[in-house]
Order: sequence, then structure tokens, then C-alpha cells
Amino acid sequence: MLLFVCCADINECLDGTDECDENADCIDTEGSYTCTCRRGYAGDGFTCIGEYMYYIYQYIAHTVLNCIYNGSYKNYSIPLHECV
Ligand SMILES: [Ca+2]
Repeated sequence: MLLFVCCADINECLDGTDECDENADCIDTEGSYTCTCRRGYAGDGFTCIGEYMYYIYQYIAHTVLNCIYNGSYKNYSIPLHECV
């Protein structure tokens, strides 16, 4: 049994293991980290796209596909298959 394993936090932002988008800021937290899209970008922090494209996707998702675009896509194609 590993009774004495304890909890030194890893700074994922510094050691490069974070999965933040290249257009996001990584913030180290105790036991984890957070990603926040930088100004001019929107998304969940793991995927950030230009705000303009983001809102276009949201608009299309809402009006054409009747769903909500959540921003978690890695490319710029309209994510029909995810957005149901
Ligand atoms: Ca951490």
C-alpha cells in the first residue's frame, strides 16, 4: 500500500504537460490547472478559436442545427457530427 504518497502539486503549465490551446493562458492550480482563452479568442481553453469564428459557429449551430456550439473543436470545419 502506498500510504505516504502525498500531494506535491505539479505545475503543468511549466513542465509542458498542460493541454491548453496555444492561444490560451495556462494557470496552475493545486492538483490541476486551468486554461483560459486569450483576448480575441473564445472557447473552452483547450480549444480557442478567433472570437469571430466562434460566434459564427454558435450562430450556425443555433439557427441551422438547433444546438449549442461549445467550442471544443480543434479545426475550423463546422462540427456537424458533434453538434446534435
Ligand atoms: Ca498543478
